[in-house]
Amino acid sequence: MAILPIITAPDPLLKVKSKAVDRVDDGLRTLMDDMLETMYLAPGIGLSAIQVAVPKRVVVVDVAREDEPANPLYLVNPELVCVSDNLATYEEGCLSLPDHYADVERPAEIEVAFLDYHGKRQTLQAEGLLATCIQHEMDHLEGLLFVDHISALKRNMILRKLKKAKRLEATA
Ligand code: GNR
Ligand code: NI
Repeated sequence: MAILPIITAPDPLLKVKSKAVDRVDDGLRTLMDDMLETMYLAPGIGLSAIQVAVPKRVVVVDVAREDEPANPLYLVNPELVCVSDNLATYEEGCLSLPDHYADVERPAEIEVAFLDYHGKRQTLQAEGLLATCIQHEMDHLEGLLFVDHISALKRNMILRKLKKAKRLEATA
């Protein structure tokens, strides 16, 4: 297992549309294992492959609380089959936008189809934080970030601060 570096905005890779996976093989399982370990260490509740600079449609998620047993989910080529009309608002964060948070409204309930860790077709119904997290991760596969769902004013404020943070880091 390996910890992978997580890229942060404004890295242009975060805007790339990730490519469908054509086979869930041992190489892909190694990537998913490494992504899960990287996510747990960060710590985060979800991670998409593009955040570790791999433009493949692969997502890992675990929304279990610290006092609950781990519940890792591996979603390859996820697709929304169904989304509810009712919406839910969560304060979202992103490992690629470190230290910034904003309220985002999304469908409260979803059904998602995907290939699992073994390449088997599955569907999952989700609500609450899990539904939000899966949609946040699926956005990454399209090159979207949670700031693309908020006002341009708030978005530019966050992106400007991240640019500046990188500039300071580079000159340190
Ligand atoms: O760790 C994360 N927390 C989170 C909180 C609310 C909504 C979405 C998320 S996902 C985020 C990790 C991440 O950046 N995944 O892409
Ligand atoms: Ni994210």
